[in-house]
Amino acid sequence: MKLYSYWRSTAAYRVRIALNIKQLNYEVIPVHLVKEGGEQLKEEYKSLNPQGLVPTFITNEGEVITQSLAIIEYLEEIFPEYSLYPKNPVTKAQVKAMTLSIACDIHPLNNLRVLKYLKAEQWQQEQVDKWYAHWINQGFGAIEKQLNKQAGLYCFGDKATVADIALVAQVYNANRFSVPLEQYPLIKKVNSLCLSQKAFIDAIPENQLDCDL
Ligand SMILES: N[C@@H](CCC(=O)N[C@@H](CS)C(=O)NCC(=O)O)C(=O)O
Repeated sequence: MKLYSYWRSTAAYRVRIALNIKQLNYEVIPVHLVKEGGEQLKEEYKSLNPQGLVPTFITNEGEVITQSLAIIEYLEEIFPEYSLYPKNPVTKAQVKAMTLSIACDIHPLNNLRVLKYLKAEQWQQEQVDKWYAHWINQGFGAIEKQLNKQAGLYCFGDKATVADIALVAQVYNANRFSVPLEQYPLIKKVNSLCLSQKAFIDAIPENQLDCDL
């Protein structure tokens, strides 16, 4: 299995955590999102992923899957051990809802291509930072309320699910853009717990081979 990944990509980070929780071996093929205007936009990469986004996943059979959550669902079906979803259908739907609130309602608004677009439209860095923090606060405010309603250690219960995966990757991103998270103690608690575990630690951007800090 191969993962086209960039060390700082939030979406690729999600897939790395899922692969690690499931204890699967995979080869990383780095795609540099910044160098030379972005390798993701080169025709060679776009022949695999026409959206020009990472991650892209290649199965053992050579099939191509794009979109981090579609990749994670594929992994869950093919490798059901160390499941990333609860069995209860209602809780499972709630896990997916929280995951989508991050992956569809926060992340796309703050993605690299969006921030690049705002800068190209002459937004000042201060305005871009305000935009970024606004969408994090909207999304995290709702998640904090949801976490307040349940007593488990993770987002849902006492086992990490795909909601925790999405949350950890988004918290990394928020920290990277210096968004204060003091008003989200439950999010911070879940994040710290996850980041004490090997599967999550091994997926941290700074622990990737292509990290060029
Ligand atoms: N919904 C997609 C989002 C993928 C995505 O936005 N990837 C970002 C990195 S986190 C990217 O490749 N950005 C490149 C760009 O904006 O040019 C997924 O979950 O896979």
